Amino acid sequence: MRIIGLLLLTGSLTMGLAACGGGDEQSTAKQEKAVETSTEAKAGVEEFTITAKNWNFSSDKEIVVKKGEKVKLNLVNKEGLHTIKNDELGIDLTADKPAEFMADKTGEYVLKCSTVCGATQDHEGMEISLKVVD
Ligand SMILES: [Cu+2]
Repeated sequence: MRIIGLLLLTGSLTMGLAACGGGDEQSTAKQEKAVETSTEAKAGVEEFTITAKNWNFSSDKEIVVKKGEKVKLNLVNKEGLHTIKNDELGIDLTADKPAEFMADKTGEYVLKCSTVCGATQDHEGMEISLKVVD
């Protein structure tokens, strides 16, 4: 049994070396770095869900993000048909299509309804604030 175990161990070591091109340390380091980077990028996405009703928006949490963060916004229409647009942030959000953008400038942004969804005063009152902080 011990001999078989040793043979298996030797076999997997050889295969392991062959798999990474004869144990090239540089390529191994590169691979590790790539994994690290993708994990960071994923962890940096802040996601919010905005709920729309006639005639207001609310969010599952206050929309405050850190500068440099990637943001994902989802829209759920509970009542009526609403969309959100903000040219400054490059947001074009519909219930079918989440919006993703990079929060690269601090400030307070107003996200407004971009579908005429009722009388002027009702439609124009539909907004929600998004803050980008340092
Ligand atoms: Cu609306």
